Amino acid sequence: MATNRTFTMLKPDAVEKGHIGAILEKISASGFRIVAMKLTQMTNKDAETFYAIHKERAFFGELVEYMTRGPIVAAILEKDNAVEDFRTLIGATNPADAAEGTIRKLFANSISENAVHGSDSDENAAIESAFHFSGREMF
Ligand code: FUP
Repeated sequence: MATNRTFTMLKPDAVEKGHIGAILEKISASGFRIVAMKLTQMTNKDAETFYAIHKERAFFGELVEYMTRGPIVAAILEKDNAVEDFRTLIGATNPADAAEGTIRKLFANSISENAVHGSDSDENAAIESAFHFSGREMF
C-alpha cells in the first residue's frame, strides 16, 4: 500500500557543520510537513540494525562508525508521493552524481558522508519510522 510518509536522518556530518536549519528550510520549502522530529545519537547496535542490509559490504564498519560519531536529526515527513519526491530532493547517493540544487549536492562531503538519509520504499519508511519513533511522538 502506498503511503504519503517517508523517514529521514540529517546525518552526523550535516549536524557537525551546522546545516540543520538550512536543510530543514529546503525540506519545508519543498512541501513536506514534519510529522515527527528529534535530535538523537545512534548506538553501534542501532546503526548495525538500521543498515543490516549492507553488513557484508566493505564500507559497513566505516558506515557504522560515521553514523554513531555524533547526533543526528531523525524525522518523519509527509507529502503526496513522499518517498519518491524526497529521494529526488536529496539527490544521488554519491554527491558527485547528485543533481544541482539537491540536498546532497549542496551539503554532502562524499558518498560515505552524504549528509542525509531518505527511505527507499514505503515499506522501509514505515520500518525506519518505527525504529526511531513511538506512536505518541508522531503528529
Ligand atoms: P541511499 O539509499 O542513497 O541512502 O544509499 P544506500 O542505501 O545505497 O547507502 C546507505 C549508506 O551507505 C550511504 F548513505 C553511505 C553508505 N555507502 C557508502 O559508504 N559507500 C557506498 O558505496 C554506498 C553507500
